Amino acid sequence: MEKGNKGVKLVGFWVSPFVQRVKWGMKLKGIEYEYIEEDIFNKSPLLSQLNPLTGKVPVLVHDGNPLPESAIILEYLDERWPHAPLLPLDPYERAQARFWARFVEEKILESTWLALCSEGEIQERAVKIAIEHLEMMEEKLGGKNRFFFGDDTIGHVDLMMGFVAYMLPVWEEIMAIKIFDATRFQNLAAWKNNFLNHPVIKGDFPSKDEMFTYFQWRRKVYLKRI
Ligand SMILES: N[C@@H](CCC(=O)N[C@@H](CS)C(=O)NCC(=O)O)C(=O)O
Repeated sequence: MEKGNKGVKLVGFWVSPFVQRVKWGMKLKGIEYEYIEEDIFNKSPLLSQLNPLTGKVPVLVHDGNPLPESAIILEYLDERWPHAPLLPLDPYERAQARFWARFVEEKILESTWLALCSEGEIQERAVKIAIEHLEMMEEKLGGKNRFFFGDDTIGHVDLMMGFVAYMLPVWEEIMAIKIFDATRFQNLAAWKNNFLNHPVIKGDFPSKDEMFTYFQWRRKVYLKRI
């Protein structure tokens, strides 16, 4: 166990992409922690106590201090355990990485999730927005880099984008709509391959079948079909 990391806990939910990226961050840094599974549909008093403002997971608890919000947790891990850095060391590059991390969250995750949970015109618009913004990520990555901002090492932006690699294909199958076109996004397709084959990431996410069942149900609930 790394020095100074005693008392690290993570409150999560098995299929949450937000929780998943924190788990990967901990693993990349070799931080040992206790995982506490939360039922987000029947929240425990512990979660309300740890995150009374939003009641969402993940919540990191370090030496009794709770911290919500996955991107902020990743930044905290980086500051508290600076080895194996997730953000670039150069201040300008760091700021850029934060920009792209937010871009992924606000432009790609939000639009793909909306596409999954809608139909008709709203869905069409969401798909268009997702594709336009993936195009920008494609250009940002370029054709030479294995990962965002780190060439050979997985970092903050890769972890934020991780859901595109393992979860978006399941959403696409449920919607029967292709958003991530590997011939159009060749740089991202190579990135996806590198990401999924990285020893820390490989197979470390819920199974396709479990995700399919869960997200199909979520879509039906949103469309009020059950
Ligand atoms: N911006 C948050 C989003 C977290 C989030 O939406 N978590 C979901 C699980 S995937 C949740 O806890 N939902 C429960 C709720 O909305 O009440 C983050 O990055 O941590």
